[in-house]
Amino acid sequence: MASAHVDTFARDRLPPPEALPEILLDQPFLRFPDTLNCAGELLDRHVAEGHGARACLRTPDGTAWSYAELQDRANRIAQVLVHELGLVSGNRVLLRAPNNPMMAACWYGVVKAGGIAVGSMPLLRAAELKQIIDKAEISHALCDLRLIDELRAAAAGCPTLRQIRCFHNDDPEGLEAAMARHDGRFANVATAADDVCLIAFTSGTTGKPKGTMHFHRDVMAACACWPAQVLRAQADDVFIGSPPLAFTFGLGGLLHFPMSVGASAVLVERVSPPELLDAVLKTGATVLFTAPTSYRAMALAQPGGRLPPNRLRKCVSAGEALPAATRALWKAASGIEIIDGIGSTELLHIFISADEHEARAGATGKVVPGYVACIMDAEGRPLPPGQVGALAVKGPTGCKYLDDPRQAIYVRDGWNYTGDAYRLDDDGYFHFQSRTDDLIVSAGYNIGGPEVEEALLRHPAVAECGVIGVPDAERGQIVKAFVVLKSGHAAGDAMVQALQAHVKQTIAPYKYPRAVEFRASLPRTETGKLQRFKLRAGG
Ligand code: 3UK
Repeated sequence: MASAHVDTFARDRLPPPEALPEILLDQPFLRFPDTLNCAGELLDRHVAEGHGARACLRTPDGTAWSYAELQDRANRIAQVLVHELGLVSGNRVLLRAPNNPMMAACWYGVVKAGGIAVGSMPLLRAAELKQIIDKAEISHALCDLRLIDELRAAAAGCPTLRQIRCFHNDDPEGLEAAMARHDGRFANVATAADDVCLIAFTSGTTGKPKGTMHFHRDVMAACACWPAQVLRAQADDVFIGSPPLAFTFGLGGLLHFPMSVGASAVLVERVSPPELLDAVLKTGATVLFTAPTSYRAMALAQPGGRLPPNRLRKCVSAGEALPAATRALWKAASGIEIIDGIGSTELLHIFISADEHEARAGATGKVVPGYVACIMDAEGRPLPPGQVGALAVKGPTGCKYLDDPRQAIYVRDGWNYTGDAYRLDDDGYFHFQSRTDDLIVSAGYNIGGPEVEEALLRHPAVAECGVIGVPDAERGQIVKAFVVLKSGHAAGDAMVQALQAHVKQTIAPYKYPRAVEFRASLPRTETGKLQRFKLRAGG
């Protein structure tokens, strides 16, 4: 099938065939037509099938758009892009906003017009935006007026960026005024299933950000795998959560997956744990997506440890390992067994997970139908159950970096190497150990930081913690813990000794933290990940 892209930038910068992962599309639920626009499938289909009046997107303060209303906005945005801003299919469009319905309408508007949506995390500064704009040769940007300053600062030095329009804006030059000039009728560009529709930049902690390219087919394949086989939400579910739409965990969980089943989503701009919980209670949300630390913080804040009455029925955790202690705390607070899942920006969404019935404390889960996963030794040979090695994955989605030599690191022999050390057990459950480059080697022992964190979290004085290896003349490395105490507990030598004794009693004694430092908070990304490199650098 020929590409529908006039601008062939993305296709020209796909990795060469020999550097691509093997793609598995043989399952019956993974058959897709050659011509496919995912906006048509996720949005227009519902209206065409007579469900235009069904609730689609809401906000906690009362905005409520039906599927037909979202379609109208998305069509008008596509019209503005094509008829006023000179967009041709294949152009890259930067999207910049907190999670809200206009951001979602922009995403679909771009994709309907055959453009490529490039999300940007709200907290990014001009220098970081410039890297993304330059790398993806962004030509257009649609930006929430409240986030324009850093984009304006970046734009001055970005020659490819020709058009910027702001929304949530009364200005006659703004996006809403332009949308009002059009009639909301738009025929989607008939893209090929393997035309790129999305470039997601990794929330990488080191080096330049990597752009991961995803096809229209990849978006639909992600919807057909984990959400359909593991989450199994229904049309009357109300999704809510914290991950930004610029992060594929949020884009799938809060936009694509609810819409793939005709359900609705509440988009929330302010998602600190207390604000997220307020929104859950206020909106009657039934499916929650957030990070492990957010579950822990919400549970710990409840007097008596129980959530107020609510309508939650499914709770999803991803982004980093879910400690068994956090799973237990949330179960006690809400009655709900968390659905853990590991996904990655490169693979688009979750590929190992377990539903609320199959979940096992301490394990991420089993491979999601559609994917295969394997634990590899250093030479790329499969290891038997019980041994720790590198997680390698294949499925209908896979890593396609935008013009980046690091493709050869993530993809080897057709497998996607996620950079995680895992162990498979005899029942097919995958157990996270650490990031492969975070394994602590102390006096010849391999120690995973998360295992020590897990033990510390079980101590009643510990609110949050992070464990890393620090250089040591005698042992190579020693285990060091950074600990945030719950209020009412005092830092000091006695606490250090109590925590050390507690870890020795909980896991093998040689894993105990020889160094303990107390902190008021820990460095985290916008996506909830602990920034171990900052702890290592002493920050
Ligand atoms: C880690 C986990 C243990 C792991 C993501 C769901 O996190 C996502 O994408 P990123 O590219 O990071 C990927 C890396 O994060 N990780 C994520 N989930 C888990 N580790 N248990 C987990 N449940 O190191 C992985 O390689 O930011 C998650 C869906 C879409 C995503 N993009």
